[in-house]
Amino acid sequence: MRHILVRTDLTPSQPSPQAGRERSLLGRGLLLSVFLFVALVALLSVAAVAGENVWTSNGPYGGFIQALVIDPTNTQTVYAGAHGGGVFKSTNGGSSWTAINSGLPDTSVYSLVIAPSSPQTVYAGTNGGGVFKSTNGGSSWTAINSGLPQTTFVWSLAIDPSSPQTVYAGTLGRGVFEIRFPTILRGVSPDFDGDGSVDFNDFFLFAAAFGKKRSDAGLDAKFELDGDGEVGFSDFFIFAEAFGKQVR
Ligand SMILES: [Ca+2]
Ligand SMILES: [Ca+2]
Repeated sequence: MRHILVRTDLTPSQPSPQAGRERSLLGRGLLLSVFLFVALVALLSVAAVAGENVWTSNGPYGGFIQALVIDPTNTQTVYAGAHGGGVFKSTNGGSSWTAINSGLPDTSVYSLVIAPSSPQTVYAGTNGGGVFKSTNGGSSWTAINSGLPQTTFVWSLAIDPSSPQTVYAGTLGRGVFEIRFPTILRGVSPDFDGDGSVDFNDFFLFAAAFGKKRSDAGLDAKFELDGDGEVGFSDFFIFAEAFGKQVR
């Protein structure tokens, strides 16, 4: 009679305690890696939502934006030059935009530049209308085209960083033009509103103070330019000499 021996103990040989500990550590390491990977993916998607590493559309919508500049003293203030839409301004870092085209008849703006020392002063180059200048952060614009051929397409603008009264205009087919604005020293200038240039805004402030004496209540001493005690014609002549100049 043949006996078949059946082995009932099919359990593999027991691992040593050390091998078990290694396997346990391996499993925990794998689990930790998976956890960290999931956490990394989650963090990356949160960063993407916050606008990091991803371009986010902020408007203004529908326009061709040729020029973008940021106020160097207030990075929340951004200007955009649009083809057909003129100049748009944002004061909240591009979250919302407002068209600022008062005095800007040519609304195809191809270039923009901000005066570093006087960021309320902005220049806009247009498609056929030449160059426009604002001294009030774009609230109003004035053409500065003396010496420029008519219908000049101003493709680019640059400002001398060491002398912000010197502006260059790059044109389509007509090369580069340069303009230099006369300057006066800050502190002795009748730039009464402090916007960096002596213009009609300062004239209206001066006119309101004209005829007053230093002893009069409410007279700001800055209007009394020659120190003779009253705001009169002698002050007006000083003002007139400074009119149209920029402050440096
Ligand atoms: Ca002024
Ligand atoms: Ca005076």
